[in-house]
Amino acid sequence: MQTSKRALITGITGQDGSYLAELLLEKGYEVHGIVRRSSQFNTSRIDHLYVDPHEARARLFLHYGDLTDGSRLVTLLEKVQPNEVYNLAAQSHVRVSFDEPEFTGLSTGVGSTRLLEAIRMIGLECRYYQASSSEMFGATPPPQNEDTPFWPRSPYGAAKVYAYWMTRNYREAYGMFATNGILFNHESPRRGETFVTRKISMAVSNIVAGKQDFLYMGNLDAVRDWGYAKDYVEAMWLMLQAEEPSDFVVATGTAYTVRDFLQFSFEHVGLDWEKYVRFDERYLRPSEVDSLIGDASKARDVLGWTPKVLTPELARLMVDADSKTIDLRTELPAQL
Ligand code: NAP
Ligand code: F7E
Repeated sequence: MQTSKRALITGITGQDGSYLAELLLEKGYEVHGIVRRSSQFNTSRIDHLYVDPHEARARLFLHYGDLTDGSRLVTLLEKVQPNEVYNLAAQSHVRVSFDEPEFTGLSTGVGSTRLLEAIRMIGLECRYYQASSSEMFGATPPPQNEDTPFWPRSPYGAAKVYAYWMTRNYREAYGMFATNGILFNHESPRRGETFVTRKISMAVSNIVAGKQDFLYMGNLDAVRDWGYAKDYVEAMWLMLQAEEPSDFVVATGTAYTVRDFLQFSFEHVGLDWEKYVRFDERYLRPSEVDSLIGDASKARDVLGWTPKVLTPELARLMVDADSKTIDLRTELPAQL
């Protein structure tokens, strides 16, 4: 399908941003992304999409910016004039949010307000997507859907609850097309290396290659509903094509423990996970989210969205991907 639409993605260098950019480019969008200035390039997940902007065929454009810099968001939105804005930028690591609660609030929480307010200030007519999270449900027992009360258990979860309500408030107060996607955990070979699934898939490939002896982990009893990031960015796009702005849970509806994910991953290469996994309390959280299992009936009924890849297959595809790239990887600092 070809379109002349223009999208702006914050967090384009992250896991979801890279898959969403791919999807929108495939659909014929002109895609603009906000990139944080860093002392080294931080665009490895989107380098394969980049075309020199001097070439006529270029449709992906990158701009320096940061969600903690409100005036920059104003100038950028004014310049780009996007039809759709996807706010994916965040300090997204739950464990890290306990170490950096203030920065997490400033970026993951107030960052969303800066973006919404910039859109309102310049009078931009656009559709807005907020990357909300199942972490907002926290301690409320599963299954969780759009009507489930929030009970966040981390500074990250609390910041996302604030951003969720600001998104709803801009919809209700100013009539903005502002939608929350409440996404449950979603993973891929592009997942950050310190999230549990990727930590496991990398360790399995390292152990097979003789580069690692043991894997140190925290709470293996946590239950999660793990889907595939590539499926989930499709849901983000569908939400902005809907007739009305609303809020949608996106999940597979299945439940596995961290222990199950270990078993799927090690089993795939013929190893017994219990011989390699050791406990380290460093990976426990001051307050844990025990169980997240989503009910995505609304996304199925209204958007026609269903997941294609479920957790066991996801574990296998991540191990396969990490096994292929093992020689290209650098070692992780042990404490992460
Ligand atoms: P991710 O891989 O951690 O990517 C986060 C992105 O945000 C990166 O591009 C990062 O830039 C950028 N960023 C961080 N702080 C920023 C700031 N102050 N200003 C501008 N950009 C900033 O996260 P993800 O897994 O793709 O998730 C995307 C979004 O969905 C996040 O908001 C996350 O909280 C939310 N979410 C994720 C899941 C999940 O399971 N993956 C589930 C629910 C919700 P750098 O590359 O420079 O670090
Ligand atoms: O932990 C347990 C840990 O860090 C999953 C983010 O994308 O999804 C993600 O948040 C579970 C937790 O993801 C280790 O205690 C055990 O119970 O992969 P995670 P998360 O905290 O669920 C939500 C939906 C988001 O929105 C977030 O942005 O695994 N666990 N041992 C461990 N976790 C890590 N990271 N490392 C361990 O060694």
